[in-house]
Amino acid sequence: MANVVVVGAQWGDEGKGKIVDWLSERADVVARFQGGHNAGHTLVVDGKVYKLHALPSGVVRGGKLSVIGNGVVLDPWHLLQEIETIRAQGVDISPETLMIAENTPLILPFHGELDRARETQNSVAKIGTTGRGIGPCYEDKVGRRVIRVADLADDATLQMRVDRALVHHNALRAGLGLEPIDRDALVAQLREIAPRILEFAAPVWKVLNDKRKAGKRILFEGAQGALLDVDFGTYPFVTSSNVIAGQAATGVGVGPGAIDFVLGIVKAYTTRVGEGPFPTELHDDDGQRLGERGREFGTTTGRKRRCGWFDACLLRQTCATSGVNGIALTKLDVLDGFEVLKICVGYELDGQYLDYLPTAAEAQARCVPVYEEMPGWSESTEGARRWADLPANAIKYVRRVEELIDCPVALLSTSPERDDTILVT
Ligand code: 2SA
Ligand code: MG
Repeated sequence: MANVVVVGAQWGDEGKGKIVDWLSERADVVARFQGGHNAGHTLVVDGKVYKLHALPSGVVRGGKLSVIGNGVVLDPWHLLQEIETIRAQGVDISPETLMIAENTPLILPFHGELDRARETQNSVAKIGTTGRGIGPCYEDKVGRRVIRVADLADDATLQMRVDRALVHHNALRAGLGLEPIDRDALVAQLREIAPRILEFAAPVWKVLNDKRKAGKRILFEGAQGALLDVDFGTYPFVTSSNVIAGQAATGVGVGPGAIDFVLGIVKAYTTRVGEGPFPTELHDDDGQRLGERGREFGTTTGRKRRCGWFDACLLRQTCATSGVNGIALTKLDVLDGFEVLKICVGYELDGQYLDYLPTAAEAQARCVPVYEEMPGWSESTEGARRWADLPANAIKYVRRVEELIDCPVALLSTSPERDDTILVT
C-alpha cells in the first residue's frame, strides 16, 4: 500500500500512536496534517515509552522524514522542548529528519491564555478544551492575522504581524479582564526562537510532491478523532480543525489523489474527554471497569476519560465521512471477562428510530441508544498475535462490528506493544 492516512474514528485516544508506529516502518515520510499539541501519542518501542504531542510519530524510527504540515498549529516553545526531551531519550532529530511547513500557523502564549480564560470564566462557552490555545490559533489563521513560520525570517514582517494580531487580541482581552499583551517582550521572545524553528522550515508541499514522484511512501498521521471534526463532529464540542481524512491532502499540500488507503483507528468500546454528547456513555460499574481496565486517562492533560459501549452507529457515520477503507480495532482485551457486551446499532429520538447521529447538538444529547447484546468471553485476549488465538466469542464480536459499521477490520491490536498486532486477511 502506497500512501496511507491514519485517522481516529471516534473521539480520539483510539490508540493511533501504536498503529502509526507499526505502519511507519513501511513508510518513507510521516506527516502530521492537523491539530497541534492537543494530541498525545504514546509509543512503546522495545519497552521504551515515548510520549509525543507535536512531533510526528515517525521521529522515533531512524531513516524517516517527519513532517509538520500547514494544517497543524504549532507552539514553537512546546516543540523545542519536546525535541529536547525526545533527543534526551536517544533519538536523532535534525533538519534532515524533521521538516516544518513554512505556512504553519504559530500558537503564541496569548492563544493559550485566551483558551483557558474562556474555559474558566464563562460556563456557557465551556468546551472542555485541552487549554493549549488550539482554537484561538485556528481562529487567527482563518481571520488572516496569525503569525506563520515563514514570518519569523524577516524582522520587519514579524513586527507587522505581531501588531496586526495585537489589535484584535488586546480588544478581546480587555473584555475578559486580561492584561494587554507586552508587545516588545513578545517580539523579543519570537526573535529568540526564530532561528531554532527556521532551521526546520521547508516548502513541505514541494518536498512531498517531489517525494511522491520519486515513489516514496507517505504516512499521514491524524490526531484526535472524526467526532471532534469541526464540521462533522459533535459541534460545538469539537476541536477547531478538520480531522477527517480529506484534510490529509489540504494539511500538507498534496492532491486528494495522493491518498491510497484510509485506515480508521477504532477502540473496541468508546471514550471521550471534555464536554459534549456521548450516547453510549456509562455511569455504572461497567463504565468504571472499562476505564480501569483500559487505563483511560488522557496523555495530554491527564484527565479521566468518559467510557461507554461500542457505538456502531457512529462508526458507520465516521467511516463514511472519512472514506475509511479498513479499520484497526484496538484494546479488544479490555473487554475480556465481561459476561455480556452491548453494541449500539442506532438511536431512538422522539419515538423514531435513527440510523445516524442527528446534526443538532440538542437532538444529539437526547438520542437514546438502541443496543444489541452479545455474549462475552472469559479468556484473555491480551497479547494475542494470531487470529486463531482469539476466543470464539471475541471473533464473533469483531465480525459483528464489521457488519454493523460496513467496513472490514484490517488490523487488530491486542496490547500497547507494537508486535501484539494481528493483520486480518
Ligand atoms: P481543543 O484543545 O480545542 O482541541 O479541545 C476541543 C475538544 O477536543 C478534545 N480533544 C481531544 N480529545 C481526545 N483526545 C485528544 N488528544 C489525544 C490525547 C490524542 C489523540 O491523547 O490527548 O488521540 O490524537 C484531544 N485533543 C482535543 C477536547 O477534549 C475538547 O473536547
Ligand atoms: Mg491519545
